[in-house]
Amino acid sequence: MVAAPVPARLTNTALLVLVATALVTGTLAFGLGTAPGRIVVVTHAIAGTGLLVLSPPKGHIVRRGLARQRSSRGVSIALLVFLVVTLTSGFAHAAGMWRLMFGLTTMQIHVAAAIASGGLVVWHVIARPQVPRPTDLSRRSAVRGGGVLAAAGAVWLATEGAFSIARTRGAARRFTGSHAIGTDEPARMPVTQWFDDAVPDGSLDAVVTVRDARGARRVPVADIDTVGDRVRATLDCTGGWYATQDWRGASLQRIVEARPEDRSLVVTSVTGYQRRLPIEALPALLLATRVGDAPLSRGHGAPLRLVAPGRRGFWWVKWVVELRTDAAPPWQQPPFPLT
Ligand SMILES: Nc1nc2c(c(=O)[nH]1)N[C@H]1C(S)=C(S)[C@@H](COP(=O)(O)O)O[C@H]1N2
Ligand SMILES: [Mo]
Repeated sequence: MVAAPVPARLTNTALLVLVATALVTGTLAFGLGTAPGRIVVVTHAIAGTGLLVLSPPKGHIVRRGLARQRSSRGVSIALLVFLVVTLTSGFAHAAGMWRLMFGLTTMQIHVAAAIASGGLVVWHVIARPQVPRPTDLSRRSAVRGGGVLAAAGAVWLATEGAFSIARTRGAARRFTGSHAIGTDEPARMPVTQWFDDAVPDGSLDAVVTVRDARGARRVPVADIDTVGDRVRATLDCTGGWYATQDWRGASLQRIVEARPEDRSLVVTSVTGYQRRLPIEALPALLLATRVGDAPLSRGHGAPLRLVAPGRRGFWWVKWVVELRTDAAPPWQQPPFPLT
């Protein structure tokens, strides 16, 4: 008996669901700082693997479509290329190739190609609309969908298993998917900025301006340095690596005093880079002057950087020049920095 071929419409619908899932979980994964978020990263990996599982049937559909010589063919080919780059870089990152050339990490290429793919998928859905039929919601479709998920799950498990057996770098990833680079060796830890920020050169004032319940004042870095509060915390960059270090400085609870109406703390860098944190986070936050046994290097934020345990790297503002408590709620900012 020969199984009936799966209608192209169903393959396309399944692909759309997987792409949407991958985009949503990928975005959420960037905000993840704590272990329960692992499920988001696993879902992301399985959605990506599902795209791979469906690539043979989709290959037929694509070949048929390209043969029709539509004028928008070029856009479809661009979408295909971006998707291939997105999937390849995703798997390469998982396998352990976290850094590529030209100063870009595999993860940065993955994200850039994914954003481009996402935009082109929206175009594709509008340009090649697909009308679902009532019969699509059949038991048979559900079984097929389940089959795709089971296959994706199995391939994902087998891949992770192969990484462990081969002891690739991919085997030792954190729950966020990041690779360990430079734990307890701050000198080996990459220096990185969110988007277009740069390490400031020239001398920086060894003082931080604090605006809180006690008014505005300037606190010398030397005073913060002598406090000697310590915290062991993991800097986990969305670029795809993490490092755990002993950070030293002063707990923000000692430095900042919130007014009753304050709901957030705005931390600003000399570069203008800024994050707004919930005021309840004060006791957990550290203003660091040192990492390991040495003073911070300029690249890692000297003279002062924020250490935000349980939060991704983009919260760890470097070259801090101002701490300001504010009545606005902490979510009153873009979820990810814009520059
Ligand atoms: N001023 C400033 N601070 C910043 C950034 C930035 O772009 N500008 N990038 C953040 C990001 S995305 C990360 S991962 C960490 C990297 O810290 P490191 O360079 O010490 O490894 O710094 C954070 N602090
Ligand atoms: Mo980062």
